[in-house]
This record gives sequence, C-alpha cells and structure tokens, in this order.
Amino acid sequence: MSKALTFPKKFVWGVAAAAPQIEGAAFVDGKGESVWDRFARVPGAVDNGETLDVACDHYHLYKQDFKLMRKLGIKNYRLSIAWPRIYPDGDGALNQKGLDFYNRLIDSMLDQEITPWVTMFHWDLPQALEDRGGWRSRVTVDAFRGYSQTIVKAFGDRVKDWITLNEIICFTALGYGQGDKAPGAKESQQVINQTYHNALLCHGVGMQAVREYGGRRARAGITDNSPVFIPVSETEADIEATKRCYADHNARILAPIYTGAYPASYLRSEGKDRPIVAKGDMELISVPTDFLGLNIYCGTFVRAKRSGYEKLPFSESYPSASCTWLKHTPQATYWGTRLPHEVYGVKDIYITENGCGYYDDKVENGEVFDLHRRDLVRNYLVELHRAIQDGVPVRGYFLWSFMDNFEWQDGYKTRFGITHVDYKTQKRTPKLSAHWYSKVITGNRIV
Ligand code: GBH
Repeated sequence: MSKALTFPKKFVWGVAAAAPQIEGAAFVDGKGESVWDRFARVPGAVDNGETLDVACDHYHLYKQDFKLMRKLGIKNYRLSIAWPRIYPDGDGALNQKGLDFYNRLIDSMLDQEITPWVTMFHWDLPQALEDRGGWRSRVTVDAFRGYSQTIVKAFGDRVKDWITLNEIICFTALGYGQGDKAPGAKESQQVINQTYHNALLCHGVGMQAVREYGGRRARAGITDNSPVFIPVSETEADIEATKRCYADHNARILAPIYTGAYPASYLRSEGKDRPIVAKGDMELISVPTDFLGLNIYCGTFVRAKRSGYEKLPFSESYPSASCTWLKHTPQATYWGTRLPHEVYGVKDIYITENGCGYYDDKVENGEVFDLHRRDLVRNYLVELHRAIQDGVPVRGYFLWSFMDNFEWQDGYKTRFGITHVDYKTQKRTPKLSAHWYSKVITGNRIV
C-alpha cells in the first residue's frame, strides 16, 4: 500500500469528550447544579426535554470505557473536569468527593496506558456563579482562579497537558446573546462583549495556574472554534481574500490572545459596546501558550471581490451531516490550521475536535455500519495530511467523540460517537468507524 498518507512520527492521535455530556450523576456525591442542569429543565430548551442527569453514566462506567479505549488502541483522551463537582458553588467550599472521583478516573486511565488531556472548562458553569453574574462578571474570573489552581495542584502530578477553556463563543455569545445554549440569556451587545473578555481573562488565569503549579513538563493552551474560511479556489486572490475574512472574524478571541490587543477595526466597529478593559488585562489574556487547540467541523467558502471578500452561502442541496450546520467541507482542516499559523504565527496546533453527528446510527446484529462517518472523517484527515505536508505545524488530532453523548440543545438524537451507546441498557458498541480509526491510529496513517 502507498506510504503517502503517513503522519509524522510523534503525531498524537486521540478521542475527545466532555464531562457534562457523558458523566451523568448530575446530583451525586455532592456535585453542584450547573447552568446546563438548570437550562435543560426549561421547557423547550432541549429537544424532547432531555437532561444531563444520566447521560452515558460514565461516572460509574469509566473503567469499562477506558478498557474499551485501550482495546481500540486509543492512547490519548481529551476529557473535561466538571467545575461544580470540585466547587459546588463555584468557589468557597471544596467538595472532596469530586476530587476523589477525578483521582480515580485519572488513575484508571493511566492503568490502561491512556494519556489524559484535560479541559478545565467545557461549558458547565456552576449555577451559583451564574446567580452572581456568571460570565458577565469578574466574580467568575476570581472563582476560576481558585478552581484552576486547585485542579492543577491536585492532578498535575499525572496530567501534563491542559486546555483552559472550550469554545468561548459557545458559552458566551450563544448563551448570553442568541440564548439557545445555557444559561439562555439575551443580553445587550456590550454585555456579550464583556462575557468574551471575562472568558479570555479566565484563559489567562488558567495558563498562570499551570505555569505556577503544573510542574516543569506541563503545557497549556486553549481550545477555540475559530470560524474557518476556505478559498473557493486556491488562487492567490481568493487566498488573500480568505485571509482578510479570517482576520476580521477572529478579532474577538484569537487576535487578543496572540497579538495582545483587540484589533482597532473591531474596537471601532463595536463603538460604545466595546468591552471594558482594565489595566493588565491584555497582558494576562496574551500570556504565551504552548499550543492552540482547534475544534474544526466545517468552513465557509470565500472569494475575492473588488472591494475585499465575499462569503458564499450554502445551497439547500450542499451535503451535510444530520445536524445541518455541519457541512461536508474537508478543506476546513487544511485552511482551519494553515490560517492561524500564517495570520497569527501560531506554532503547535492540535485539532482537539473533529467528527460528525448523525441520527440514524443503529446496532444491527451487533454492528453499526456508519460508513457515512468513516468517509467524512477520512476526507477531513486527507486534508489535514495535506496541511502537514505544506508545513503547517499540526501535532495531533482528537476525534469527537469516543461515544454517543448529550449533544446540548439537540439532546441524545444526534450521535457523534465512534462507539454507539444504548441509553436504555448503557451498552457500548464500537461502530465501523471505531474499528477503522483504530487502524489509522495504530498504523499512523490514513487507511
Ligand atoms: C463542539 O461544539 C463542542 O465542543 C462539543 O461539546 C459538541 O458536542 C461538538 O462540537 C458537536 O457539536 O447556529 O444552527 O448554525 C461545536 C459547536 C456547533 C457551535 C454548531 C455552533 C452552530 C449551530 N458548534 N453551532 S447553528
């Protein structure tokens, strides 16, 4: 077979998941209520009124889940820690049982020779903090300082790779603006800009916690779902246009982290709605990172126009996964990694999520034939391989997700796993895509 699609020697292959989407045990062993626990109980917020209460019951089944991972040859697992398990009220009283749980969990991963990549925050803000202002307020930044220091001190002897936050846009703009994610608020543009800013401060605070308490080998970065843009044709003009479009759309998050300032054009366009910035904020936000994590699912096509650029709309018949926002755009892994490298000079990029969600993965005679997923992921990997060939410093790839899970406002019908979960029996069945991915990982090349 051709060797053409082999990855670099130390390339990191893994799978990803997040505490609120798989753990269940939402009110067990002293865990506090999260904004998602609350939001899921608002009528109409989540499809079919589904909740996070039980999910995949990973809280009780983690040992068997890690055994299955090992069987599939998975050596890296991106997980998240539930803040309300550690501090039920966000700050104040520490819940020892929460620390005990993650100690057992991490030990059990290590027993199976799986390396943990830990996300400090994947959207499950303690409701008690929301009641004190949530992301609108610096109260959350102070609480995050205590929380991040506690977990780095507790687990830093075994965890070396830390991700501060997952997808700022999703818990700020979508939670406080659009209102379709928790806490389901609808705030003014100024408040929304302030939620971004407060989240960026938490990123800086989390970086400091790792620098201070993580030990010499510890590394840290953030995971962002930066909007991805793809030149409709790979001509110089369209590529230039796409770069401009990319820089405009990443002014809120990547620009401050990697340049230490909000772009003047962004501040001008926000006018009186711009975030309030205190002395020292921008230094904290732009503390140097060790890597950038990117969640890449799809991109938008762009072409050059005399006055700049133009984003092209998708037609009705453009192929997508069952969740229609996820357009089949494999070039997203190419341009989505090349542009942050070229525009912001980012070195050491990891794809911390990529995958696809479908409604109709069914177990038939013990098997799940998700050829649709295998093909889609394969195409995304081919483009990722091309990026690496072209010199883009991509160091690893985490597939979302290890198993079907709670897909936020879509509930359980959208399945993102390479392992099928029967929510009645909690039976796990690796899908065709899991067996295929296992071959990719163990051979370090696309098959
Ligand atoms: C990631 O988010 C999350 O990190 C992960 O928890 C999640 O399960 C996974 O991806 C799969 O969704 O306004 O209709 O165009 C991806 C987040 C999803 C955010 C799509 C923007 C746009 C929906 N993105 N969403 S729409």
